[in-house]
Amino acid sequence: MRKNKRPTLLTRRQILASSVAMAGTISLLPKERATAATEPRATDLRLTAGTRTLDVNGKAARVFGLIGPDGNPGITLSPGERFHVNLVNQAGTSTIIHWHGQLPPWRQDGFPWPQTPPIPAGDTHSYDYAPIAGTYWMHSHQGMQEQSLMTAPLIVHSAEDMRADRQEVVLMLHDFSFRTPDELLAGLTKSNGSQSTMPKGGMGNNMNMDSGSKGAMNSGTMGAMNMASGMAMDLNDVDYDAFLANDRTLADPEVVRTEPRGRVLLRLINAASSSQFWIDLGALTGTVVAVDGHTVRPVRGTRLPLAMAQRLDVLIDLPGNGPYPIFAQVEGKRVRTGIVLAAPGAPVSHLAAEAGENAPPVDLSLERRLEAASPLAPRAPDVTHRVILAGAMAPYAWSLNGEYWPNVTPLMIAPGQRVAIEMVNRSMMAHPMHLHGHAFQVVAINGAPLAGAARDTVLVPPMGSVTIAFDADNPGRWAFHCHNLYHMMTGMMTEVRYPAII
Ligand SMILES: [Cu+2]
Repeated sequence: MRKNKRPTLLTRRQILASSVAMAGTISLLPKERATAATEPRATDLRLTAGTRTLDVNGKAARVFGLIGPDGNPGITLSPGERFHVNLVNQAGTSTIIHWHGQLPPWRQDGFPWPQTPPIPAGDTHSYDYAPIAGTYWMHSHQGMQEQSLMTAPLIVHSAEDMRADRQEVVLMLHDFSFRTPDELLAGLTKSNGSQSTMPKGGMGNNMNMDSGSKGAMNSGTMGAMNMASGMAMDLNDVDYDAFLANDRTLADPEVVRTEPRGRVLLRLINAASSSQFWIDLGALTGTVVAVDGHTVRPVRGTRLPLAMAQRLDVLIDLPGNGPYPIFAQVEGKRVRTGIVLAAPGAPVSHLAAEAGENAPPVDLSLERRLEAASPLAPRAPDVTHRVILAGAMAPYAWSLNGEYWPNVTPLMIAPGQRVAIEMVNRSMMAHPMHLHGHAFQVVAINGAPLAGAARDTVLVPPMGSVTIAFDADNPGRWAFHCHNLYHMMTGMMTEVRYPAII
């Protein structure tokens, strides 16, 4: 990933040359990494929250960033290494960073509870916990800083990662606007319900129903009838200026040099604030080996849905030199972003920034096929919470059980309990629901039981339901929310709480 503004119009020779400089996205050979893993860190890791300037389609963009000890975005930990980090706030404003999917003690979770306030500008805050291995990420939980790219990868290597003979490639996705997040939110909340004022893109949103139908859908009297048409749901609240893959667009994509016929572990992270993608491997077939950092039984695929905040680990055996574009196409739209895998010397030509047709809505087609490699032990839940997901585009507000954050009733759980949460979506948008501090297993979709994936974020489709289960083993105060930033900001968040937390 680049940190500085670079010219957009590059010759192909310059593109090839620039890829050599991107050592941060090309992992070391396994042998070298194994050596590094045996050497204990001499000092705490320094993570700096700051600002940087990107070049987005020829225009300078001032954004936030989280730069790790090696000068690259984020942090990569060796097997067994603790998350022993000094977070230095040089962002010029207060911030607090959440280690998404990790299971730290609650006071280190990076959520602005009264007990754990944001870090003032200029201050440093220290963290020290035992991380879990896999593909994770970090993002601000302060205001809407996430939309301004206060995000970065958090990769925790396992011993198996070290043994494996493969090249690791991290691909982080963003949605980007030259407008401020406040302007984007104001554009949504000031909508009065008439279609003309709704901040929707014209072309890619032919799946919107008219607002009158939407009102009917939210009356609670409907069933799945409109869903049967497949044309009734809302997609893409915000009309973005660009979609980024490792901070770049397809006008100037990152080219990752790979070994001819090499094996790649693609660590995909959807860090977009309000966009979901279909990962399109093109001519390649991949094997999904983990979701949200948690190992699943291998599933093969070429087009893979990736909801907000989710991650996918995809193993790919390259059949030749390439180039092999890895596209991420926005649901409901033709626009896409991506990177290119190519052996040294393999020519890389211009890639179209739009696919031939709109991508369908991101769905649970992959979720239904996933099975956790380490499922929960069979056990009936001690407590089941039912949570109703509701809201609409006009007025733009989203709720859980009819409550709007911060005026919420916590979902109480107790240590040692097996907890189930049944999420029932009574809105026409899909909601990627994220629970802090716990890995859960997906145990039912639309009431049908399954032994699904272990993960930290699951999509609940329009008018659908998803049930998750987990063991209450991490006492504290934990946020539970929709990971669409604008849904969260207008109320779609609650608390999962253990008793006697002070
Ligand atoms: Cu939502």
